[in-house]
Amino acid sequence: MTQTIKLAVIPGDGIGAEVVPEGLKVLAAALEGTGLEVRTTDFDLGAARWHRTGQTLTDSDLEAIKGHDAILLGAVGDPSVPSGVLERGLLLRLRFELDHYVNLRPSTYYPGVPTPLAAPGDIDFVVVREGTEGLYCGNGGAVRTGTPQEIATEVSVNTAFGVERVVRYAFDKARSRAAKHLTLVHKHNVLVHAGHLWRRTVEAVGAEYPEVTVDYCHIDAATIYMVTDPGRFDVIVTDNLFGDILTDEAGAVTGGIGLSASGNINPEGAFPSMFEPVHGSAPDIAGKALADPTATIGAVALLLEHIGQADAAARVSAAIDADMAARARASAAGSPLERSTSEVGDAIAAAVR
Ligand code: GGG
Repeated sequence: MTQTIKLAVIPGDGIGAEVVPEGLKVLAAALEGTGLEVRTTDFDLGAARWHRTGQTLTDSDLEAIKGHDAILLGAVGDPSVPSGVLERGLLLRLRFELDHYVNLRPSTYYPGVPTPLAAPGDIDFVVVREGTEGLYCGNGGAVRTGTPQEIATEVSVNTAFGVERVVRYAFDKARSRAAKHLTLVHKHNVLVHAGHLWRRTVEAVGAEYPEVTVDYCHIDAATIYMVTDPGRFDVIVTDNLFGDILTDEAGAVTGGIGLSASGNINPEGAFPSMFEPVHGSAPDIAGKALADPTATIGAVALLLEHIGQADAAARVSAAIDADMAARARASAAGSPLERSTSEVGDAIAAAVR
């Protein structure tokens, strides 16, 4: 009997509309012959909708999205919309309302891919970024706006409950990997209140995971190691802001943010989890078929893994590996592959079948 996966699709803004169809193409290829089929529902959310209606994400959109097994998101943000309207009203609202407290961001270096690193070595780590708290939760405000006396605050929220659950997820992830190593990234020498809560939580939860080794990096040191010695990392656990910045840097050092995938996960399955490329809407290249869909296709691999289709996920990951190797061979031969967004999707979909 055919089993149906109900997938909410939010292409969003800019290159989101170009990369999401490639993700869906590869998803369909990966499910061929598995007895699973995908039923998609498109959600017209983003800048165009906001201009038409003034709405970002309504309660009824949210209820409809909750009726799905998972979400595939492209990108959010457009220069024609005031900064923050879409990012907070759509992307962050989805993460908060659907309790995506784990933002999982793997980083792998594919040999031969151009990188700013002198000696990239073996890079294969995963960042577990807290997704519902920290500086991103909107706790703040402004008074005397526009005057020389303006006061603006953004208060970082770190709850014992929120920190413990994401730290526990990170330890579980570390335990499942070969290196079994966890690095806490924070800034507890300065951010003493939140930092000590994170540190104490890692110590306490870590006592239940004797097989996992643990170390600590201040965020500033972590950004340096990301350039000088990224191979030292296995699993990183960190807060919302530090994780956002560190994973963009990780994308840059491993060959570009066009390769970096992300899963916004509600591990308990109370709400659908959401899979997206780490990159944003890239308005400068939108509509030119220049966007690399690999990050979105990597997000599809994370989605498949999340819904229990480990075999299909592994085939998508292997097809990405093969495509990256083909790129490296072509570059080494002096004729780098020049392909449109859909040509990259076609090549990876063909390799998946
Ligand atoms: N594909 C996701 C996207 O559009 N990201 C843009 C963005 O504003 N990201 C901030 C974040 O991930 O917290």
